Amino acid sequence: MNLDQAMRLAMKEALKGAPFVSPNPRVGCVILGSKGELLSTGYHKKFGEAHAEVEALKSLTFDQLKGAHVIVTLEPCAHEGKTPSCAQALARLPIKKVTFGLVDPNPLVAGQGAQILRAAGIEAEEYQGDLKVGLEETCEEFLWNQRYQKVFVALKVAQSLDGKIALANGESKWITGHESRQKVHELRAQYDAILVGKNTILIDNPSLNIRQPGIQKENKVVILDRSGEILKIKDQLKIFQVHKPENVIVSSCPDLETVLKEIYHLGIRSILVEGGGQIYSSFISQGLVQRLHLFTAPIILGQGIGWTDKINLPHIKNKIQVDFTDSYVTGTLSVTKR
Ligand code: AOF
Ligand code: ZN
Repeated sequence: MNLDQAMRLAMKEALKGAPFVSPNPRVGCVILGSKGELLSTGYHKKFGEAHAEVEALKSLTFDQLKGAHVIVTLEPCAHEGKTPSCAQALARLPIKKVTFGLVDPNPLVAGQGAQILRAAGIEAEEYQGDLKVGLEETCEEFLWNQRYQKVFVALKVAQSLDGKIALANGESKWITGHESRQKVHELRAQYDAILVGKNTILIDNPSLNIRQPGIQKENKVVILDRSGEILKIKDQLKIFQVHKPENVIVSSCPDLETVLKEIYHLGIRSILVEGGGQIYSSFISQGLVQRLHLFTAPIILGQGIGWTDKINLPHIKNKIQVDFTDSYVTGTLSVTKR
């Protein structure tokens, strides 16, 4: 197995931890034997529990590790935190080399993990290949939090082909199919909280919980409601029946950046914004969005509510550029005539 294959596998491992590691990063690890053969894999499963390297090491003997190559998506930690230092643990083993995907920006680590390894006579190298962008994405919320001490904001939009999220009368249920609805539940689990505007609650009366077999997780919901309407009709709203009171945060603050600061202080490090149109538009026009999860159904809704309706750009030069790191497909579609 070559380095890129091993790193890709380590990234895949890292993602398995997605619902449970926050505010820690998703980290995956692959160990190759002295002949390049795959010995083991591991990932950080849950906040406060063993790190990826320790998971990958636990099935291996000292002898198997002679001349081994450890490939890990993030620099092994230098510090003793909730768990012992991975760099120190690796330094005691007869491994030859560690390749790590990214330097850990955590000031307790930041290059010191690599130093510990080198001091023990182990080669420690930062990966410089084609998977660098993918590696950043693997733990993008963590990197954002560490670099800026800010909440990572992702938008989840389910739209029609013509960019609508609802009809003019507000009707919107089931724009997308079964598969994308399932994906939405996985996404919800990946973020610390879901954020919606009060109109979404009043019109759709959603539960906004995680209904995905295999993911047992109580999520948090942040509702933006300047008027205080929501709390007056609490008894009629599913959201208050499905979630524990402490997991539903209703904010009447009109300023999004202030809301984000407040929830950061409550320990929320990432959010998935789920609507509606006004909220999406505000987050985007204020430049507060780091990732867009866009689900497009092969339907045309015509007049209705778009998710960008409230964005008002004075000139084409003010257009909002979006980077597609995944492949984005455009093409021709056959439209059934009835
Ligand atoms: C690694 N491997 O799998 C993870 C790392 O409190 P602790 O002990 O869990 O440490 C958390 C910090 O360790 C976290 O902020 C990040 O810098 C690093 N996470 N490091 O070598 C892992 N999850
Ligand atoms: Zn560690």
